[in-house]
Amino acid sequence: MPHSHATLFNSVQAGDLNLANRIVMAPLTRNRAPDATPTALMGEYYAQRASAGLIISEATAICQQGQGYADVPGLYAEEQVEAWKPVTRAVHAAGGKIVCQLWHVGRISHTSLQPGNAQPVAPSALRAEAKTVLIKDGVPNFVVTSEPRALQAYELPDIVHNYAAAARNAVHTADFDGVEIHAANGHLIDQFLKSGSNQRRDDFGGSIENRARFLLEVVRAVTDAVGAGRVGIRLSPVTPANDAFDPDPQPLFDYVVRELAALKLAYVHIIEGATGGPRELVDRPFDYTGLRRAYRAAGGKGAWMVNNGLDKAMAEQAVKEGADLVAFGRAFIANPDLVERLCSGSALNEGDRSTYYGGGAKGYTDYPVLGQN
Ligand code: 8OZ
Repeated sequence: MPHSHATLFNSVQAGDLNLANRIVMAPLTRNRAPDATPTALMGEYYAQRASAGLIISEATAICQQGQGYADVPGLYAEEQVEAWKPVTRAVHAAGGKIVCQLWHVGRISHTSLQPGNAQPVAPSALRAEAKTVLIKDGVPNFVVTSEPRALQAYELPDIVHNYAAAARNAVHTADFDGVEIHAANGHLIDQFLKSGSNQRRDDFGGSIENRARFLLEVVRAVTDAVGAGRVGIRLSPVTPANDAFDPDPQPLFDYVVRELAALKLAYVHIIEGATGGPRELVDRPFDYTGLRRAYRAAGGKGAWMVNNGLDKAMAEQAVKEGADLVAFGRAFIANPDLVERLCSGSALNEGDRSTYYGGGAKGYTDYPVLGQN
């Protein structure tokens, strides 16, 4: 749907969520939740960014098996759920809205993070050419991912149930405004979607319909749990992140969004190109406009959210061309007042990469707002 009068700075409806503007804080892993438990500092960090129309939380594990990185938060144990409450309260007190990104890493993990030091799980027993982050003595340390084992079909309903339970914890207990299903970046759901990581011969592998089955079962369980109007999903059709690969992504993702159209989600969030990298990949062409049209043609009414390395002019152009929401990641790390800076055309702070993953307040809650720098 083209928005002839839409700007980045006017309010917009995404399912049940009434958003003050079209600027979204993308999910950003920051590795500052020891024991998978959110902290008061995280509440301060998110509240500083509450002028975003919507904040998507950092990826948050739905079960311990879904953990793949040091000091990332969870939403399955009671202490974790309790510890999220002051975070959502701080964001709401600052006038913002926040959804929780629900995450299972699948094979992007390390035995030291898994229950009983077990192997990570995946659609197929194929190791990813990827690294994960462990933290030793406060210092982030990149290690290769462990060899996964293939999930048995009888284990899948439990994982689907864990997504729904985490969604309930998020919305009904921790007071998030909704949830985003993380189906991107080579993590579990994306591993099922793409044939580079899925060689299953059962109902969850092979054809496009089969590879999309796990995703759709998760979406149905989560929408049943908290209502579709509070559920979004993030997809990354061509990202090479975490060794994700499919030789023919267009029909796969066209199918996924057509199926999602009937499920009445609040929004569909698309990473265009390589996550945190180039928007165009010469060896992985993809038609994003065609994807949006496939969703709309199938009756999809959710907000269409685009992401990846956009500046203000590109974001405005995207809205002109039919995007409803634009998610900014790295820019929100370094600019808590990104909305005001974009609105006034002010310069942006540069982020310090050395403090992206792990640590404390430095490079987290100490970036200046306009007038302070
Ligand atoms: C950066 C570092 C660790 C995890 C993703 C959740 O790529 C992540 C992630 C990003 O989706």
